[in-house]
Amino acid sequence: MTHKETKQETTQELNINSTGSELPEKEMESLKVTLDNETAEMIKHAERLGIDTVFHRQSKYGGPSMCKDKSRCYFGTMGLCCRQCGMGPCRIRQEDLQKSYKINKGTCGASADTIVARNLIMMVARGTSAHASHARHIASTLLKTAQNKTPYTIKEPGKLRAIAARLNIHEARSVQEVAEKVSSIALSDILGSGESMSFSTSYCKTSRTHNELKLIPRSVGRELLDEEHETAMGTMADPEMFVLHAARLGMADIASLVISSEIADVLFGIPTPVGSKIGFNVLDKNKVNIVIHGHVQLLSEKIVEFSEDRELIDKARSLGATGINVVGCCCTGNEVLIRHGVPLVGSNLQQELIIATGLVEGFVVDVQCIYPNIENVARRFHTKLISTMEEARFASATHIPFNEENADEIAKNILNMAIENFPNRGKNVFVPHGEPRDMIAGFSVEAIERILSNINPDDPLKPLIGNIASGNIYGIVLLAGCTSPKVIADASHVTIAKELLARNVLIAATGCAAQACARAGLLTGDATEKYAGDKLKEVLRSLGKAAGYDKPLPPVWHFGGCSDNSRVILLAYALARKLGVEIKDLPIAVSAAEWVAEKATAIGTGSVALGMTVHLGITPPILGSQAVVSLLTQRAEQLFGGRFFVEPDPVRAAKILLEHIEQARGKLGISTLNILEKPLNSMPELKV
Ligand code: NFS
Ligand code: SF4
Repeated sequence: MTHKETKQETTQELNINSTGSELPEKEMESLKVTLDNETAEMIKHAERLGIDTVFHRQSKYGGPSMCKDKSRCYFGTMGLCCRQCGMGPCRIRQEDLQKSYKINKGTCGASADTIVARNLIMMVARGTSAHASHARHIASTLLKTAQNKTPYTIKEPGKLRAIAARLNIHEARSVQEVAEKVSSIALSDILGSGESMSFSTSYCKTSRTHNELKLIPRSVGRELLDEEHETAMGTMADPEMFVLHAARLGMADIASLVISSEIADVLFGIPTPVGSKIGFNVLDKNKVNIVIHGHVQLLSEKIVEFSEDRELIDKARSLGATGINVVGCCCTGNEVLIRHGVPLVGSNLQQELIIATGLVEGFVVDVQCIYPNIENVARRFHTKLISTMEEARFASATHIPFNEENADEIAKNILNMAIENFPNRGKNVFVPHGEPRDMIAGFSVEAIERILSNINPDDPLKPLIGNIASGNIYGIVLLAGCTSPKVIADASHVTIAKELLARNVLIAATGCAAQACARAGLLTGDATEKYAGDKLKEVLRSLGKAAGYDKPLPPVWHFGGCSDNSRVILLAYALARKLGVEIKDLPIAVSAAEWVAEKATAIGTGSVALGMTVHLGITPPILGSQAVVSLLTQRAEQLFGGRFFVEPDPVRAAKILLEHIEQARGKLGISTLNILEKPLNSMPELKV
């Protein structure tokens, strides 16, 4: 079985778009692995030191191109392997994909449809459990804070009461009582035995179809329990039921995101646009550098707080540093960025390279998206790798267990450890040339309404709706999810953003996708002048004025980490409500062009279940079943109003996203401009 055969099967027989095979072999060789020059420089530096990174390991599988992904297993790629029981593992082929390999059923008789669907739901479930676990940590911190058991405070009692109102908690109570009630409801949504998740039903508008298809999640725990049972050998066999349950898990996932960001706002403040910087050069050669990496921002908040502690700064000075420099990586980085303007040093693909600068005294991780290889990289330097959560332990890391009750002492302890490590910094330090890029981040529904209320105090969303209706904002696309070494890192996000901005589509971004846009300089007012179409430019100029800036608002709005995707979904609901339509009718779409983590599949599935059209730029392992492919890419639209589509080529993906927007506008009866008649730019120059 050659890879070429796989390609033909996947692209022709299942009619999934792919461009890789069109590029001649020679040309593929010279593609670079990342759009970001600083990252490229750091990769070369790591190579000089003999340190392997995610990019090097990916190159062994064929580099940043799916068509060269030669060494990966065909069966795994297609979703056709099963290790569920002791009669297996089984690897099979759907009958009409059979060539030389004739096995088309598992030993138990499971078909390709069953195996692919079962593997898919297990992926969605892992993503959901990651987000729900994050939500549980945040909700339990609010509960303990209400009971005066933690050093945290309730920073936004107004927001707490707004959440309570949404959950129908109306009786007059003290802030503490409301906090206890809200957090208890959140915790019971995650682990309780109720009939439906309150944060799902009160935040996401569900339809008759949702009820008929039993898509309203009970608790996350219950959905996960049933999922584990259903996927056990010899239990569920029906692919459609698996996909419907995956949709229900996806909705539970979105509700978990809502819990995380809504309650984090109560504890840590509502994000509002803030200026900051991104790049390896936010590391400071003269200061004690502490990188906070992961997702659950409870400890990170405290590390940021105590990095300003006089005594600790004096201690750093006494050891030869000029101060303490805390910078963020991945989504815990995004969270402290949007609330405190803490600079970002990188995202998922940069994590090993960050340590390879030799400048990091403390690399503090909580949970999720932490590549195990950072242990090997840290060993090469003085860097102290500090793990903090029970869920994510590393054999060689120093483990300082976090708990909310002692958050202050733990944060100080970690800062002390990093400060004391400063004198151990070696001579082998390296940062790429150039300056970090400026960016503005920190959009939230509340912040947007506040800016808009300077234009229309009585009805803040009206100017936004007006501009969408007139076509000044042709549509909104959310760029979400990770950056991937399976494509040219960052390039898919950035290309899609530029293509769409030029056609007056406003970009919302979260997670590592937002960081990719930031690295490319798209999160500034200057980027609006450079990349936005004329109409969008005018809108962003006037919004910039309304916000009190001397420049336009950036054309890409950074809403935070992946859990803050809920903010964009809530904004979409607010717009839909105002227009009197459903979320599926809006000229809005989602793109996860470089998705990596299972969490992305959970958010994507939840978004589709809520009616959004979702682009995936990396083919998920489902091509082994035509039934599953058609459920996700076609039937889904009839069932929920949203669907997935797969398109690795970012320029073509942008075109399909625009077509979706254009169709939605047509159906809504608002101006369509036939902007697709204008030719789209071709792929950017990607040669080294
Ligand atoms: Ni989202 Fe954030 Fe990044 Fe992907 Fe990981 S850090 S939660 S999963 S890799 S965007
Ligand atoms: Fe094979 Fe069926 Fe066991 Fe899976 S459950 S390993 S398909 S026998």
